[in-house]
Amino acid sequence: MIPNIVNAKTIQIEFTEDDTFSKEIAYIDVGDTIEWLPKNEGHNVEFLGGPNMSSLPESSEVDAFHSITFDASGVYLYHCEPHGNMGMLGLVIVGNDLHNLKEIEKIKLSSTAEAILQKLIISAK
Ligand SMILES: [Cu+2]
Repeated sequence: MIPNIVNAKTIQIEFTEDDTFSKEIAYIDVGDTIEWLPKNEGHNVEFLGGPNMSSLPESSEVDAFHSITFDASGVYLYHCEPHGNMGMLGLVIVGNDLHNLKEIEKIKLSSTAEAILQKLIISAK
């Protein structure tokens, strides 16, 4: 599928004061951009999985603005490095494509994060 640049959208996700991402599952199309806004201190974005495991999107510094344009469809998992073990994680589903969901489910996480990921995956299916 060729991304339609004219219709590309930008979605914004905030770091909340509850140590979560304001949108835990973001559904976007190929070519869309997500911006993470450091509204609360002490958080970042680190990718753990995606359709191309050897070339994941860039991670961000703590408290930094971050912007990623997603050019490959599939499921992406990211977390906040300081709070990942507490379950501060998010999914990005690009192009409604769940082909790599099994690989995402195999990523090693803390038991708390694992439980939250499972909850997100159930609501994503
Ligand atoms: Cu955090």
